[in-house]
Amino acid sequence: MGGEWGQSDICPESAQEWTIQVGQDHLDMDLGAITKYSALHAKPNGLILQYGTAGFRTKAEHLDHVMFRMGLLAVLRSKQTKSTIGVMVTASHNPEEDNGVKLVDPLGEMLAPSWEEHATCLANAEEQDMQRVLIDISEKEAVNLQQDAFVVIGRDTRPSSEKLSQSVIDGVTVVGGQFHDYGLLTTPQLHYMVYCRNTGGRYGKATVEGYYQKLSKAFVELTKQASCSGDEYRSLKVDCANGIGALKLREMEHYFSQGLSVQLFNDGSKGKLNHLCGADFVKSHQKPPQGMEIKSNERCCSFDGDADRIVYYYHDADGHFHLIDGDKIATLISSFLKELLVEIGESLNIGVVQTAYANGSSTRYLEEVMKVPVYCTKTGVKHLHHKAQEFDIGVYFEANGHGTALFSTAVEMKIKQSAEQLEDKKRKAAKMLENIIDLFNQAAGDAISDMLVIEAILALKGLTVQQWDALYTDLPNRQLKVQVADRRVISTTNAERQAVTPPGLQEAINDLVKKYKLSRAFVRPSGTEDVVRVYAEADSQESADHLAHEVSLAVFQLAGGIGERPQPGF
Ligand code: 16G
Ligand code: MG
Repeated sequence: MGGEWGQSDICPESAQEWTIQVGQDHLDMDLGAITKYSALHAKPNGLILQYGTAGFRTKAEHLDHVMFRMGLLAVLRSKQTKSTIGVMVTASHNPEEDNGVKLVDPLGEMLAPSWEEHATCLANAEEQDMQRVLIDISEKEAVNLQQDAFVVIGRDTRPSSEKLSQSVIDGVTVVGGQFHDYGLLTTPQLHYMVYCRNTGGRYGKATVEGYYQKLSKAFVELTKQASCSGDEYRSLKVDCANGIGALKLREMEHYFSQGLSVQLFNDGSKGKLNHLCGADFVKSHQKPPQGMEIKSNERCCSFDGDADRIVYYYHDADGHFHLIDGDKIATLISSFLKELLVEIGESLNIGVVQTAYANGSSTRYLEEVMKVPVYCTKTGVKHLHHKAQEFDIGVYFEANGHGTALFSTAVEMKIKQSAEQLEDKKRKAAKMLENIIDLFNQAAGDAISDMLVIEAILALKGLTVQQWDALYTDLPNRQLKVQVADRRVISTTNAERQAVTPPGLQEAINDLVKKYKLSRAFVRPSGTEDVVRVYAEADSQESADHLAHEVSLAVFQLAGGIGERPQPGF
């Protein structure tokens, strides 16, 4: 865990230069105070962490210094961007003992890549080098230290989160930053707050109440337009992973209760966070969470521990479990948006963004049936988000349930006008689109917002969960992990769909894939665990399992496998 890549080689080491610069340019930072406070949040000697796909993540007891330093870094980033910056304390779907932190950039997006590197350098600097690294970052990024700084902080429900967020606050204050501590928040709520604050309130009010009101108003407006109001469409079982999603959904439910009744499970009153429940558990084990009674054909969903991921599922009449993952969510959403655009008579450019993990059937359905262009990016929300920004309307989802839809400012304005001006049917569709735009959290994928979007679409279209599931049939697939000595020996291209190194690996995969029908396979080094991930799909589960196993063996042989050779069977 924690993306520990070993020695960090991106931090400059020219200590002498720094001594000179400290004297000249950096009297605005009270270096003495930083050193003094830093000692109270001392870094364990030799610990190296990496700001990975979703920030820093590791055992909570190793993170105090990281939190303090991310407080410092958030202030520098705020000064540089002249904007509010967010700091979220969470380790999402990781076990309760872990924790993590990530910074949120001005428009609610993930931290810019060059600052991820700064974060890594700062977190890994030994005590005596901390000042130098801080000054280095300020220099490189031309930070005006006179500038005011404002940082907003949120945290999940982990036992360690409160203390760790206090360490962030210590970091913020020691370099003179102002802050607002929101306390308990879902990750997407913190993204929303940052976005609101940096857009002068145009996106919404930067309070929890503002968030509830904005989303609920849009949702209630939408569901009012649904013709079928049978109970079956309006109740939903929600597994909250024993996390923050339960608290926030409970606070919010009375705002939207006329449109939907939710029944909460794994609400944190008994079970452990993410243990045998939550979106990650359900998706990776392909089975329902513990602690939830499911009757046949009942619509259910699971959030992950910080409520930025969602998957749906149900049991059919024969008791078989059916998972509806991010791919099918993207399909439902993009089909609905496209239909509305056709009704309004607007030809806007709409695109769907996926990763290599998207099931081949979903891509085929979107391209061939829906005629929506599909793009593939590397794994990790920031890559999908970035790509989705290129379209008038960009819908992005990872198969694991992270995702949202983005609407360009021009589209938002156009739709608002249409909702005022157009006649009857077209106007109704424009009004719907206007509300759907408000219902999406455009700062980040958001389990609560996505859930309400999905519920509204199902109600408006009169779709049952089975009908939604029947849009297409997923190809059987298998994911495996392989232990290797150094996963960096694997490099990939073409949005992680092809291995470039080690030599011979891609050729081996190509040969194996040829043996099966409708097959596809790829390998990539994980960004969150010290393993290589293998994905395979094919026309039958047996074939997918075989292919995944054979690819694992190829990785083991060609990429320096360690420990036991991968065994067949799962
Ligand atoms: C992180 C990413 C997620 C990605 C996953 C892949 C964010 C907020 N989260 O959880 O998008 O799917 O990593 O993990 O970006 P892996 O690299 O270990 O397969
Ligand atoms: Mg999460």
